[in-house]
Amino acid sequence: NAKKPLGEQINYTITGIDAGGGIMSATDKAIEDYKLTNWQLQPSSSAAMTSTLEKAIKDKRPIVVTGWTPHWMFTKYDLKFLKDPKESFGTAESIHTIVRQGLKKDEPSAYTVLDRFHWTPEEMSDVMLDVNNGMDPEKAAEKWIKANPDAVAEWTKGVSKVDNHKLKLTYVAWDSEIASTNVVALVLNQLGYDTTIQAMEIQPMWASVATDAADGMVAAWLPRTSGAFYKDYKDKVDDLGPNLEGAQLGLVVPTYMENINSIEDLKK
Ligand code: PBE
Repeated sequence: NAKKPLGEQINYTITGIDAGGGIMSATDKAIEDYKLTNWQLQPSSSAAMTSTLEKAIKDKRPIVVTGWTPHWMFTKYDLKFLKDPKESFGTAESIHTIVRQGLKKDEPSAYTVLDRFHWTPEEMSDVMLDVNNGMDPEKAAEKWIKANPDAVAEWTKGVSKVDNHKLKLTYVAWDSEIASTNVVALVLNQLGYDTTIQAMEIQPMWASVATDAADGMVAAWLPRTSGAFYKDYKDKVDDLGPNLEGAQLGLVVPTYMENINSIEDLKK
C-alpha cells in the first residue's frame, strides 16, 4: 500500500474546514497554482477536520489537511506545514481587531481595551489547548487571565470602569477565535461591561460590525485570509490593527509522512 502514490492512497483528497474560511479559497488557489489536477478539497468544519486528522494519526495513515497556527493541533500532534514555494497561502498573517465606527465615541473604555489587546501565538495556544482538553472556553479564558495579570494590566491600565454597559462581540467558531473572543470579553466584563459573544459565519461577522449590529470582533485574518471581506467592508469599520502576529496557513501533514515536504510533493 505504501508503494502507491500518495494521491491514490488518500483518494486525492485534502481535508478542509467550513467552506467560508479563507484557507479554503487559498487551497483552491494552491490546487490551481501547483496543477494538482486530480485533487479535490473536501469541505467540512474545523472540528470534523481535526477529528479526521486524529483518526489518521492513530492508524499512522497519510492525510493532508488545511491547517493554521496558532492552533492546538501543533501542540498535540507532530505536524509540519508543506513548503509553499508559489506562496499560494501568502506569507505571515496577522489577526486584526475590527470595531464599529462609532465605538470610540460611544464606549471609549471598551475601545481602548480592544485597541490595546495584543498577545502572542503561544499565549493564544495555551487557551486553545485547555479548551481542546475539555475546559469550558469561559473557564479557560478566566484561567489565562489569572495566570497573566501583567498582560491584562497593559490592556486595561488607566481605563475607566463602566456600570454594566452592554457590548456585543461576534466571532467565527474557529478554535483560535473561540480563545481570543472569550479572553477579551472577560477582560471587558471585569471593567463593568456586560459582553455578549455571538458565533456566526464569516460574512455575517464582518457585516455585523459594519452595520453596528455588533461592537467589534478580534477575528480578522489579514492581509490574505479575510482579504476579500476587508476589501468589502474596510470603509464601514474601524481597523484597530493586529492583535496577534506570526499566524500562518497552509497544507499540513503528520511528520511521519517523511517524503512529503512541499505542496509539489503531492504530485509524487
Ligand atoms: N482560519 C482560522 C480562518 C481564519 C482563522 C484559518 C480557519 C480562515 O478564514 O480560513
